[in-house]
Amino acid sequence: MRMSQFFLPVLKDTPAEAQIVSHRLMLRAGMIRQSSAGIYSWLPLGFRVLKKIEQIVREEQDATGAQELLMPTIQPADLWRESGRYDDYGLEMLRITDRHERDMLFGPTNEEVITDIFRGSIRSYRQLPLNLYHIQWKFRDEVRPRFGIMRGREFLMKDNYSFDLDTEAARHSYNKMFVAYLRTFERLGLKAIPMLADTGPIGGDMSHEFIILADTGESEVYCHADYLDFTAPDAGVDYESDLSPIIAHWTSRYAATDEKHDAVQFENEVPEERRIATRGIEVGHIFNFGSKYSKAMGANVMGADGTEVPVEMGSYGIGVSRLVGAIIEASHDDDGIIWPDSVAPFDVGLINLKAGDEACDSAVNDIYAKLGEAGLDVLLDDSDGRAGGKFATMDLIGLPWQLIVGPRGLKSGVVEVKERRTGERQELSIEAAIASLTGS
Ligand code: 5CA
Repeated sequence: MRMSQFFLPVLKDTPAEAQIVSHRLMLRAGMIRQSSAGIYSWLPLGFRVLKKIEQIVREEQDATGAQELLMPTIQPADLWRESGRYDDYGLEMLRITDRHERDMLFGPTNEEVITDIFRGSIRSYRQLPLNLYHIQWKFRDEVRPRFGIMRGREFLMKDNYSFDLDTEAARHSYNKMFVAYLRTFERLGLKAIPMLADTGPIGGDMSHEFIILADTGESEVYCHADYLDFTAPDAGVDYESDLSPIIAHWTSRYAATDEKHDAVQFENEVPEERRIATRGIEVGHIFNFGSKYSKAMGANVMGADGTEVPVEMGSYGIGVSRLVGAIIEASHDDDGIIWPDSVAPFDVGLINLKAGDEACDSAVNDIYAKLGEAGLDVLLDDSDGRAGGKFATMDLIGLPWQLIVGPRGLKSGVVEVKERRTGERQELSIEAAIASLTGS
């Protein structure tokens, strides 16, 4: 992509309305624009990151055997009357009336719709276990939408729903999602800590929130510092095997959100120098709620012995759009964003310091073509702006690598490669620079 053709409306000044760094940087880097309170458009740079995150989330879900579908955003109120949540959900639910005076709503979550799909098609334990997910926009009329897309009113969520015959099988489904979440967040370059959590309006008796530690987070959290050194299971993990040892390891130290925090237990279990009491960003939340919805909505299955039982369910959410902000909170410096490789909107920023100069243009076009052929996504700054402005923009948008081509270097046959994260610069021949970026 050439910068001269790319819609990248960066802002010079820091927008006054943005209170936290990720919101400021997303506005400045031209990733999002507010449409109304808590509702944003995703501009090309931001949309690229959103899609990359979505794809990693999808791959890790598919690896567990979960199947993707797509449910609507607009749901009929009657389903929510059946579960009893239509009145309970309160003002957070955006209620809509269609032209036939039917009550509809913009889905804040999908337990009812998926339970309706399930009860219409599944009758026997032989069709279980089943785990279905979608990645779809949600709407919650939050009292205080804030921090940009971190607490939006419209936001993108990945939500799964698992169906099992009994509590033991349901526990295995829960464990699978637990492990998939550890892997997902690690691939996104994040340290997410599973913490005991409240179940709120979703309900159920077992729940973990996955939390990124950050001063700007909305939740107060308490945990053992050991978690910072834990690593997620690798890609070879067998989801059909007994996952409880992994879960046991990841729940072996104290970690709780404010609502579940027990100060006495925290002090007893965690040595003082290992206590972390800080704030965090909730990027995922998993629930096991048994038969809460299946009983209310009549989603029953026939067991091996011929008796009908309400199906055991769980639901599992990841805040896909929130993750964009969470990653920035965890990875930035004074100059801008520092994207982890896995979600970077482009792999390399190629800067032509003197657009219009024949030697520079031809070198840059050649490098651009070669990097592209090697499968890298390159953003080429081919504008005729000043060098300082070009460097500042590249640093702001945070691509992992910069390759800088100028007339002086070219005369001695070198270009500069800069790693955004460390700021380290290296002068290399064009061939060596290409080789270092493509790993060839
Ligand atoms: N049905 C369940 C799980 S599928 C559910 O809705 N869970 S949730 O309420 O915890 O939301 C799942 C995830 O969505 C949260 O962990 C959070 O990362 C994200 N999320 C929730 N509310 C918002 C919001 N207002 N803005 C951005 N992301 C949000």
